[in-house]
Amino acid sequence: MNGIEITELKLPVTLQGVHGSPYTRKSLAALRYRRLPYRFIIGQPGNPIPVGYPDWEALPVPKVGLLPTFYVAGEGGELKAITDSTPILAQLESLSEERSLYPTDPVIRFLNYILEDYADEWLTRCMFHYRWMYEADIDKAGAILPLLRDTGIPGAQHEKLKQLVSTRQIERLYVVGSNEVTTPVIEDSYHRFLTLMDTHLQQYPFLMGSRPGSSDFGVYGQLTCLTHFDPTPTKIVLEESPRTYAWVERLEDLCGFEVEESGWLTRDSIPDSILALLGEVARVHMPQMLANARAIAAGEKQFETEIDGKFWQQPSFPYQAKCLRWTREVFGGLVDSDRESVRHLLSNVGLMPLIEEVIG
Ligand SMILES: N[C@@H](CCC(=O)N[C@@H](CS)C(=O)NCC(=O)O)C(=O)O
Repeated sequence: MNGIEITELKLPVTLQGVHGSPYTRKSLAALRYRRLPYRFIIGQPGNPIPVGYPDWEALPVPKVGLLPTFYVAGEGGELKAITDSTPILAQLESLSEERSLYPTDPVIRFLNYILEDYADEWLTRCMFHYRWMYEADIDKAGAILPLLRDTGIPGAQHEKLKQLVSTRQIERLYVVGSNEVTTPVIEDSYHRFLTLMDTHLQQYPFLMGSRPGSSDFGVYGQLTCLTHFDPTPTKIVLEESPRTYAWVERLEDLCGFEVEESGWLTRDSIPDSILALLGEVARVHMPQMLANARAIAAGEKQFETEIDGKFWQQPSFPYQAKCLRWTREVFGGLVDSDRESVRHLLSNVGLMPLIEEVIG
């Protein structure tokens, strides 16, 4: 699926990242939940790791330098570096079918896919925005991120790295569409998300029911930053949804959680809270996915659209156009009757254009 072929997945699963990276946290928590042995290499591919990882120089560097990077066996048995948590977690299913991350009911599985994509591609904007927009957040992230790789960095070098990291990331705010105009759109969406999550958690321990799906881990990954690391959004969650804060703590390590096979939501029992979350996806995530895909199809480097009734402008991204294509492919892969059920559900929450709107 999704174009990544892992020819040989070996245990322990080997991955590299840092604790400040939401997708790294997503992947680690998913591996723990799945009880798959793993080797976690702290740091960035290609960068020296001072202690504890003697083989770091032998590790290949991925084509796109993103975290986490997984190391797998390529076609000739050689070590290959790959990125992109969503398809990689999906391929991990081939290692064992137990404690799967994917709901058995194809309709619910599709909703899980959409919510994972929303977490990875929208909530991450909230995360990046808060981290690099406000002084307290910039100060903390700038100071801590370099130390996550190496706690032994001498003072002067630490100060230099702090400046370097902060400047680089602040300059990249525009990449996720975060600026003065879009700030209220992003921040309102975070507040609303917390309310929706709070309502859901009053009824269910996980997004996908009484067992977690890949969407739970996607949301968890972004929230490790928003609710537990960055001071501004942490203050907000503590005021508005202590329940969501506690949920993030629990998700970190579910290795001891015993799974009931029948724990998934089913198409006959979709709670209003999930429908409301899908409505939120339609409100903020969908318009930017569609506008981005249109811009990519037209070869435009920027796109402008309206999100939540407000002006939105940002550079266009081939990767997100690919995400939209994948979502549509997953929908297209459903059997007719399931597709009709999904269509009915998505239409009710205003999400059908995500699947059907003609691009280019
Ligand atoms: N779609 C990818 C996204 C990974 C990603 O964006 N990783 C970020 C860190 S959380 C990254 O490595 N950014 C580049 C950088 O920090 O230099 C996934 O699901 O793994």
